[in-house]
Amino acid sequence: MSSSLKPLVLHAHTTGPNPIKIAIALEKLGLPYSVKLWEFGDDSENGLKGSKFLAINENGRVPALEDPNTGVVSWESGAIMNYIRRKYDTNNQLGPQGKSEQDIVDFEKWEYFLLTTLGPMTGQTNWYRHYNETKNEDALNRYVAQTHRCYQVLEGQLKKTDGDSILPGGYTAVDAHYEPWVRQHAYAELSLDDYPLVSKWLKKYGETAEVKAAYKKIQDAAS
Ligand SMILES: N[C@@H](CCC(=O)N[C@@H](CS)C(=O)NCC(=O)O)C(=O)O
Repeated sequence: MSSSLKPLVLHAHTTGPNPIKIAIALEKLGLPYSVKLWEFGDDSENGLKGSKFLAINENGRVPALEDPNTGVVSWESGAIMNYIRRKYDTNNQLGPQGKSEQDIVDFEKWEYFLLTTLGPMTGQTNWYRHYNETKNEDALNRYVAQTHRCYQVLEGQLKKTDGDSILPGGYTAVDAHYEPWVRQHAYAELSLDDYPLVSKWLKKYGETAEVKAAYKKIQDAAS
């Protein structure tokens, strides 16, 4: 991608999985970008719920992306990913690998399944496992079961490629969406032992240059 581009600004948090997806996509496309880290809480200067960040994303969550080349500000990882793909993925390195309507629908359904189901169920497992002020075993069990159900569904899909990529034809933005959330299985204290293809996919995709570089970029911003 052209070096004449001004660096995009990825707003992130050191531990949150959602910004990583966007960093993976930016790395894959070779786009210049910087990372601006925010804290949880409502500190007016540094907090995600503080006035400075709310002026960028009124929902007070990361990721958000500012593109000085176009003036576009986006938030919600799905919307950001779509923006990056429309604007910069001229060689289709992230989009559906086939052109049929079914290929496009398959891409979108797996993207939405992560955004609406696997991600939120994992997030709720984390919440009831680590953060809820009172112990709530019913809620925890519900979200653990739902997250396992999502892993089972993903395992079925990965049979199509023997665990190589979520959609046949190679890695796409769909893999970028899933990687940080499936990686969260360890923090959520959920075993992947029953999902060998999910484990295989996570390990192999985690070793790609774009995924390694994305994590490093966010770590480097924190140090
Ligand atoms: N649906 C949003 C979720 C964003 C989200 O929940 N981000 C987390 C970090 S991974 C966050 O900002 N949490 C801060 C908070 O809840 O205050 C997306 O996909 O971008």
